Amino acid sequence: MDKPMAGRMRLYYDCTMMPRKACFVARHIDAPVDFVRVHLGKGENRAPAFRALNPNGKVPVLVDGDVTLWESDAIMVHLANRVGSDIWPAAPLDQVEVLRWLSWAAHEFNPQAGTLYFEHVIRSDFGLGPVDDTVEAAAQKRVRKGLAVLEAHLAGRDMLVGSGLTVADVAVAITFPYADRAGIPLAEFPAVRRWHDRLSLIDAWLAPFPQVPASAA
Ligand SMILES: N[C@@H](CCC(=O)N[C@@H](CS)C(=O)NCC(=O)O)C(=O)O
Repeated sequence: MDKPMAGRMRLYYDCTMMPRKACFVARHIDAPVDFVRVHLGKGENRAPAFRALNPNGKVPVLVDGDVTLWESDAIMVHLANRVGSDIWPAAPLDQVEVLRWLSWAAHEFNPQAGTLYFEHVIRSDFGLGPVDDTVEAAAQKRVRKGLAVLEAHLAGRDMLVGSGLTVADVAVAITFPYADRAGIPLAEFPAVRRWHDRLSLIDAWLAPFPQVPASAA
């Protein structure tokens, strides 16, 4: 994108894990965004008008003038660029470090932590039947392996990359606000737990969605 854009953006979301990244970032950096709820439980993501925005039929989606973006990581970076926030750092080496953690979250950690979130939170909230114990047990094992990687990296660090919040922290930690309900064993990994405690002090981390109180988010 060569030219800076003006005007307000529209962020399509529901109160679930992936849109949570985009909603948190938009609120944290005070991006000029109007939030549009897409009720997944009512199948609104399958409506032709929504699929015209995202052929995957998933939230989040960001519309910024002529640009329509899907994929939560891309949306976070676009929002940061749009307002000039350093949660997407300017230095090339820092960008590469952030990309490393975004890839790790997308391909290694969140498929596992997201499985615990799906089994314990989404199944119950959307009436999708009982927990699949075999799937749950396999994910628990893999989540612990991922948490051990994080524990080693976070020993002696405040954030994943550099000293300030980046989109890497948002992507990697996005299941942790659900840790109690999802059975993610943060208590066994003290450096990870302390990092998440620090994130929880940031406004909107525990209440990223418009008009949804912290306890329900
Ligand atoms: N890779 C996508 C995943 C988005 C995603 O899975 N969104 C879920 C909500 S957390 C969704 O819209 N699911 C609706 C469906 O699969 O029908 C991203 O990061 O944005």
